[in-house]
Amino acid sequence: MSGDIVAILERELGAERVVGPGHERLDDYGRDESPLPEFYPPACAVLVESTAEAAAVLRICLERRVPVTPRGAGSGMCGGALPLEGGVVLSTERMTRIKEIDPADLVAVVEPGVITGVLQTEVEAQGLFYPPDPASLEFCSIGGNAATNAGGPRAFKYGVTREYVLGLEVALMGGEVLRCGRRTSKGVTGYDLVAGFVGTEGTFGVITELTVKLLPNPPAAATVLGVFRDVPSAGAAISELLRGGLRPRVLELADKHSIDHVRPKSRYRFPAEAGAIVLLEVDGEPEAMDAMMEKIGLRCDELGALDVLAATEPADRRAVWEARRLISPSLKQAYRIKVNEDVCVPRGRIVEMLARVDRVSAETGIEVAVFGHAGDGNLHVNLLSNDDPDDPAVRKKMWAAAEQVFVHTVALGGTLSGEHGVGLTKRDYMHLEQTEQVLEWQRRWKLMWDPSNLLNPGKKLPARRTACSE
Ligand code: 2HG
Ligand code: ZN
Repeated sequence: MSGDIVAILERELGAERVVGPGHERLDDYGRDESPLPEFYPPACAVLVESTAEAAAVLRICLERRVPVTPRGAGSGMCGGALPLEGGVVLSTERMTRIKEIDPADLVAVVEPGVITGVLQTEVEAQGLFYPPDPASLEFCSIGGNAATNAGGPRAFKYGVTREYVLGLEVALMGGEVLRCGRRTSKGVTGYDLVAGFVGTEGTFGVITELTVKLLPNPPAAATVLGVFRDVPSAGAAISELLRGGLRPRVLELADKHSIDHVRPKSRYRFPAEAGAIVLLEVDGEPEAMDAMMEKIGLRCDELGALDVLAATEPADRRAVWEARRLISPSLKQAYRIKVNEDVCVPRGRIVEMLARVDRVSAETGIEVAVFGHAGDGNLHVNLLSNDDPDDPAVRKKMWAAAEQVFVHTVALGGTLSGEHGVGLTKRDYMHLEQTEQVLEWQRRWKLMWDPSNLLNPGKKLPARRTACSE
């Protein structure tokens, strides 16, 4: 079967589009950024360059009954782009055209392979702003962002990707091409198919074009880093600042374990007793920045901050951000296993959630670092180990601890994933949060778009629970 499909795709799309057996890059399409040691080899990857080519792949795969897994830049952290059942990987990495940036309509029309950071730079050159800023923005693609409904630090003020996708072109399983949505900022005609596609992780269709909303670029921004003795005092500072009417665009938190990992690399000299950091960013008119920074600084001091660092110049702001941006890569470098969750709890329960995570760590003996988007209650709970990632007993222990984290999240009224998605890694834990009825309606919805269940099969939803599996 696999030999056939490769030959057919090469014939129909041209050999230069197909990364087939023997090609040195083929293995790359069997991996992503998820903490899964498994490798899922596809028969081939097809690097489409147009909507018509994407549609042709989906037509051929349906005709031949071959599973097909859409892939953006492969930066996903939950295994959503892994070809679980082999078959074809359909990559949109070569669809990188920014077709239009329209300052009058405040929209951009782009292909899915455009790197998010590239789009941001291009629109900023025209005085415009595309707010969603996943930490991977320098290498993730906008199609993948829409497929996972990605968030990022600025989601606190500006919202997540779904709020910026106005229109979509989607290639469906079997080869039909659907254009839905609009170019206007408002619109309530018909059901909202666009919102329905965003966040479906390539299980409903393959996004081949996006119309996204832009904003005028805020003329100035300021970044403040507050260093606190511990998480409860940082948490108290966050609550106080928000109660005081502040509306930052970013509100991030990191715990002591995270700080200790960036300490040796960061240019900023953290105070020895630093046990938590709060990173805030505000934007608006330039004249307002100094006053706002002063207010935040004073409030942090009153609330017991060990140090406060503030910056308005872009280079200085980047230096302040460095401490936050270094956390994820530093942890990845330091540990052989980094099971990184992105649970989201109601804002008022953050400090309690961190205390529960500490308990999981103490009970299991697994090191834990927590950081993330505190303004949204979205916490990256990283379970860390230098044990052998291929040892089944080690993996079992790590995922059992992750399950405990999920259980606590749900008990506090939270959700398993705030920004990375479900993919493969959270699929089998969804019943902790959602009823079988809710899952069943989602299965029906998926089958409406893909009745043969060949498009990214085995992702996003758990298998039906039978009497024996209960
Ligand atoms: C971030 O916010 C990313 O830095 C990565 O979402 C999170 O590595 C992680 O756990
Ligand atoms: Zn994040």
